[in-house]
Amino acid sequence: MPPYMFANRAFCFSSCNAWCRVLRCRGIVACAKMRNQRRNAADFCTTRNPRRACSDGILFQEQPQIGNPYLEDALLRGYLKSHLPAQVFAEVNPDLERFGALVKDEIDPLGRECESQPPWLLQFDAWGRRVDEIVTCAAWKRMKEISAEEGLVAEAYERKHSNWSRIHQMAKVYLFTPASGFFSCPVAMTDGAAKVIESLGIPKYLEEAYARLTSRDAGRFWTSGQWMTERKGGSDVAGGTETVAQELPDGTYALRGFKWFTSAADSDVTLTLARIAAANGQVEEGTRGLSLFYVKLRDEEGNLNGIQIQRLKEKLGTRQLPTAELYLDGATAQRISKEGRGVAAIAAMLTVTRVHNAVTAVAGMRRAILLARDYAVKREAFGKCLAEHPLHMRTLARMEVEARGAFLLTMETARILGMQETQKATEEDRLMLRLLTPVVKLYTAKQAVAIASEALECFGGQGFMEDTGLAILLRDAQVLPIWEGTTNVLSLDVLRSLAKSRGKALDAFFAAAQAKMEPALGVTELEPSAQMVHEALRKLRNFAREMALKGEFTAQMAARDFAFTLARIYGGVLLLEHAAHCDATTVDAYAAQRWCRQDLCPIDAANEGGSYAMNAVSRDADLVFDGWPDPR
Ligand code: MFK
Repeated sequence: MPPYMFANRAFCFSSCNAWCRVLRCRGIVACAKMRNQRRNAADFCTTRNPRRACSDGILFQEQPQIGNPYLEDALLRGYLKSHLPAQVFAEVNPDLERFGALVKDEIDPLGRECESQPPWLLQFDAWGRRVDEIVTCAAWKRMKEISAEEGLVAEAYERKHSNWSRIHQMAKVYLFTPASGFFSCPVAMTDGAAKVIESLGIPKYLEEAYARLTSRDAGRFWTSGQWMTERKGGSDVAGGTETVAQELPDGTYALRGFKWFTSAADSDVTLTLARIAAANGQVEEGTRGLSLFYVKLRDEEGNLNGIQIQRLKEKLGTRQLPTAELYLDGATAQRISKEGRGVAAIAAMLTVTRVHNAVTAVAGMRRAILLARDYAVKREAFGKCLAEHPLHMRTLARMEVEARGAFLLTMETARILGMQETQKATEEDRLMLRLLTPVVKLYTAKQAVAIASEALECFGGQGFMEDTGLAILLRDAQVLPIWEGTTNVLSLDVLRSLAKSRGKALDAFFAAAQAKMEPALGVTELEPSAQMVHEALRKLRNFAREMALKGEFTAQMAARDFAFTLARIYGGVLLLEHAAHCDATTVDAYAAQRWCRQDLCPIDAANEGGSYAMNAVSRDADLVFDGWPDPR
């Protein structure tokens, strides 16, 4: 039997008994005596009055619970301890511990209230007057206050801890998001809007908006939307945006058009794209025709600003969040980008909201795992608790490794974002931020769905039940690979970042990977894993050379595998970097080893197998349309 690393010791498991001893000595499973006591108590209930037990539904299963999510998250605390300067950690650590308690005691119950009381649309009042009011519950309104009071946006712009403020803010958002009833969506978009305004140099006419978006005063705090999707679709923004902006004599614009998905439609302000009409009514098509506008949703009296709310969307998940179809019927707007530079201007927002998306993904994974872990010591099957079944522990360990890699990828992207915002980023950092943002968004989103699905299975049938609150983990995760850019759109964005930098983004990737792995090379336990990453980097380099020769078509076919390869390799790099840190535990080393055992360069195997041969696309089409009734 190979020695397994466990906590700070190495154990050799020769039998299941030894395995259970390990769990017991860590206090993981209740001792046999306690278990028997529980069982006897249950037997007592059912034998004394078996009919009552059946008909009244006497408690037969302890439910899974999460305590203070900060204190239960070893990786988050380990990451902050090893990355933040000691002084910053000393300030951030108590704040997060306090906030973790708030999440448990107040935010989590509020989040459940948001789920049970979803928003609804009051379109007409009793007298037939059109009011278009999105009615939200008290808990949703309280989430807005908490977001302000806790500085969930402000923290990142006050920069009390310089570049580390981003990490502090994202750590708070990470604790907040899975309990927040998806109020993290307006928080993300508000953060993105503040970022756009800041990147424009905070012009005078946006000073109030910026101050409110980044306020800690609940009475002043505004949230922002991000309206990009129209009826023709959300990915091809340049091809799908039909909203027209007519310039008015005072220099403002009147917007007319239909916004098909608007998340958090109850926001105070929004950023949106439109095409400026020339005097003859003509507009320029394509990306160059798009400009960015700032819109206040209501006037001082609370009347909607030329906006009709057509209906709220019926969604698979995120039902706590009001997503609406809006008709802009002359909404007054201010142009905030140069004419035709709308997409470039809103790109700053996309970077921030995509990082938030990744934070939400990893936070969802963490919540699912914490619940499944707790359940594993409460649920008994086949005469022992789930944690005593090696296969169940293996499944949980796989989930844990995935979540750890995804977490480090996300935090690294947030770290570089913080560097960029405080003018500390090198050219290599800037290239890495551009490259990693889509990679990390697409990878973590896909993993979040997979982990949520796996976690539900850990609860058996209970995982499929709405009233356990578990099914929502999966429903809500499914939005993550869709909004803010689908997996394929972001895979193509990765290629775009390489093309725009003329390959320098990939050079930066290789350089950063080598540098970060350096400390792991000197550690006996980590060296073999570091060599595996080296080998994957070598294969990736070869593939990149080949792809450059084969051209655009091959690159597009391979784009998704390429993005996943970058994520796998860089996840390995970051896990090794973390495990090589002086504060790291043997659990950190084991997580890195486990991650590196998977195929770190899936693009190489796919290439060797002929996946990107010239005839591959036509063969794919034959496969997909096999049996399709061709109308010709
Ligand atoms: C809890 C967390 C929740 C998060 C909030 C959820 C809110 C949900 C609301 C939504 O889902 S809103 C809809 C989201 N929609 C998308 O994400 C759109 C997906 N499509 C894309 O991402 C396209 O790639 C994109 C529209 C950005 C680009 O399309 P184009 O028209 O082909 O633009 P092009 O020519 O590539 O780029 C134009 C300029 O922008 C270029 O600058 P230059 O003109 O200076 O060269 C690009 O470099 C720049 N640019 C584009 N993408 C960029 C970027 N710059 C930086 N980063 C990027 N990602």
